[in-house]
Amino acid sequence: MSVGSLDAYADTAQVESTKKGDANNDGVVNVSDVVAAVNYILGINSADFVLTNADMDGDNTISVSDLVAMVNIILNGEETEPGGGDIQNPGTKS
Ligand SMILES: [Ca+2]
Ligand SMILES: [Ca+2]
Repeated sequence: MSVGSLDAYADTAQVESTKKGDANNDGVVNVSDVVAAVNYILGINSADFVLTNADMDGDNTISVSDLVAMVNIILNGEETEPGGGDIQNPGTKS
């Protein structure tokens, strides 16, 4: 889907492609990421799944605590975007 983030891996000083909670690596943290993490726990692997993004507590495994942390981001908007904080609203597309 998204292209052009591979270069970030070369520079370990700044890994811009890492977004905590974005388990399916589509740039946003939403229910799809929780589903992706649940699938991973169930053994259903997706090509888009990014373990480092889904591993919220950094213990290198995906567990319920990671799901909880992910849900918290979705509900509380821990990583809010500057100037808005709009959760993708399908009804207000410009
Ligand atoms: Ca995502
Ligand atoms: Ca974890």
